Amino acid sequence: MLDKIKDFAADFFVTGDPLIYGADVSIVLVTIAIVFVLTYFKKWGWLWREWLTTVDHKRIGIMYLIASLLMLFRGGVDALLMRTQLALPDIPFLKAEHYNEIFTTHGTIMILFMAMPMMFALFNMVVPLQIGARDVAYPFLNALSFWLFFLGAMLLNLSFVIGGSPNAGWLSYPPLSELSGSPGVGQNFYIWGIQISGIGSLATGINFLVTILKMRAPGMKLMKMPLFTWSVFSTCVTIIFAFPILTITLALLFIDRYFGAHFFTMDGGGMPMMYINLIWMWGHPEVYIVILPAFGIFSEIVATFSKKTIFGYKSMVFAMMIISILSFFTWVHHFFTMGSSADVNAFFAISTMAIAIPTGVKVFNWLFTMFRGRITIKQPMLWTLGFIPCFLIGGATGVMLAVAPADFQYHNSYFLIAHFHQVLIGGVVFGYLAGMYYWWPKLFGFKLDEKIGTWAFWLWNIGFYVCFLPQYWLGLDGMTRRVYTYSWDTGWASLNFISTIGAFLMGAGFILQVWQIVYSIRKGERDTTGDPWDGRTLEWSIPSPPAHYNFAVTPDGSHMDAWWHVKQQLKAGIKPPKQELEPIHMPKNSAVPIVMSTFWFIAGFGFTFGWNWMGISGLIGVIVCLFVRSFTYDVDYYIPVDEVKKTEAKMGRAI
Ligand code: HEM
Ligand SMILES: [Cu+2]
Repeated sequence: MLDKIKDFAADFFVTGDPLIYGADVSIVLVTIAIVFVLTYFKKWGWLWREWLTTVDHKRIGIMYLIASLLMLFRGGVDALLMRTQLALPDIPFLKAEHYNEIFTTHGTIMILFMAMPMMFALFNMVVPLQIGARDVAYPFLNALSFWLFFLGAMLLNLSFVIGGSPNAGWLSYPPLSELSGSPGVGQNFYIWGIQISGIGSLATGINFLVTILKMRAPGMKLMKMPLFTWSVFSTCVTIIFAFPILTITLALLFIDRYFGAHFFTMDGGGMPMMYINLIWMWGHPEVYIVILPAFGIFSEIVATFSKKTIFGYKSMVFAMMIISILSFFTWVHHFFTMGSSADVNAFFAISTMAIAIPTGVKVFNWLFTMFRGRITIKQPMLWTLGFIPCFLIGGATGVMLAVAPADFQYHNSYFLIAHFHQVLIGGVVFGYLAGMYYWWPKLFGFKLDEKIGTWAFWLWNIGFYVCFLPQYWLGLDGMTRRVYTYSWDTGWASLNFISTIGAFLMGAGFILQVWQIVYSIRKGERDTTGDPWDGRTLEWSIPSPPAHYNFAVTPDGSHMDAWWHVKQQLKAGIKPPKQELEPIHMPKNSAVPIVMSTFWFIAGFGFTFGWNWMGISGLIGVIVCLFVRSFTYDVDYYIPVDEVKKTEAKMGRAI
């Protein structure tokens, strides 16, 4: 009996590596510390009522932000481990198998559990405020999306200490990801973690599309919407068409693994290439899903900090919509080398290059907006200015990769690694950080410290080039991706060493940002006006942080840059008409999203280990939650006028 338990434990817990024991200990310590603090300060009730069961889009946004910063830390540690291993030839730091696991979790976490939630954080923090709404269209579904994402992410992260991590790459190509190639449970963690959070992402896409279509302030025609809202719109359209493909693909892979089917195996009539096509039919739109909101963020920031309306508003809107459509017609560029005909490759080469046109239009519009503007350089603008050259180089190397015959040289080399990090870090990460700095005062009521932030920016920016520029040369020199070590006679040592220094500079930048947040919570400049950057759009018309109902009276959205328009009118002595307060209709908190997502987690964990009893119990729990919610009628309430008056007066806004 004891031996049996021992055997089980040896399989169940990941053992044998000091790094992992270290992680075990720190996970246990952090958990104990959190439980202790919450109990000591009697904060459990508060946590449950105010956060875990909230349906308020602003709080959900903050929870997404915290989760994504944690995941940036985890993904970043993975990156530094890999760069340490590659700093010099023949370093015995990570074993081959461990290296495979780390690049797999790094890629998966960075895209799905860092970039996606940071994007959703900004959707939630900004969109309702920007369109003059009191919440999203489906607040309950919004909370459910968050918890599905969060517990899906936790499921994947658990594989680090329980059962073992996936190691077949961030897109898990078969046959490696099939049972024959990956017999362990790591691959199941990958499938279920992504599947559960993916359902949440799809729901968020639907939710924000409906929000933008149905909840805009009176007068705000589609072509009067702020550009960030437009970018969210184009992203949501892309999510709605792309994510179902991911869901089906992973489900088929799971059926192969669990029930011995042959969708993607060579024997039994299956076809691995089928998987590779499907996963990139989602995967390529996915990279545009994460970059489009960054375009929207830059557009808002450039206009605000140049004190001008954005140049070429209509062309910006069209560019984003064209990009979201074109993004569905380029997926084959990820496997030009895998034997399609020349015609097929030519089609996908041209469609890929075509995307450079709308993207170029956007860059020119940003430049023209800045031209002769009264530019001030604060943190959001700093990251925007860092982004433009970085993204241009990333775009140019992307077009190089799109030349199908030349790609036979670049494919799967460090040239590719450098290219996609250039657009993912220089575009997505810089963009979301710019957005975080820009909207932080709105959500928290204070600015993040400018001085520490400037240091962090330069560490990131310089670190980026030091890390990734050498990799273009390494790639041309023949270094392929996903190698865990190399020998001295390759001649790659010095460039790799430089690259690793750059990675650590970025790590230092991240640590400074954590310090910046901690420092600013106490000492950051307070925002008493609600409009710290002299903004243009509606979110800057209300106090920071906003009341939970956002707007005491529904704002007028009929002018482009609606809040700027009001400010101009006020300057000219024209006051907006006084509006009567009315009771405000709000949604009630609910425990169902977190409970239902926990059942999903239980189901995912059960199926990961092949414990049907647990998997099926989890699914039954999910169904019970659906019923409970369906028969709950007490889901909303009205805030009386008196209470709105009191809250507004407290915030210094007498009505
Ligand atoms: C903070 C700086 C970062 C560094 C130093 C870094 C470093 C690395 C390294 C060393 C690899 C493995 C290369 C190989 O052996 O093939 C890698 C792969 C990857 N990285 Fe990063 N990375 C960083 C940030 C990011 C970000 C922000 C994203 C996405 C938003 C990202 C997405 C990926 C993906 C998708 C892969 C491919 C994984 C695979 O081959 O399956 N990385 N990165
Ligand atoms: Cu692509």
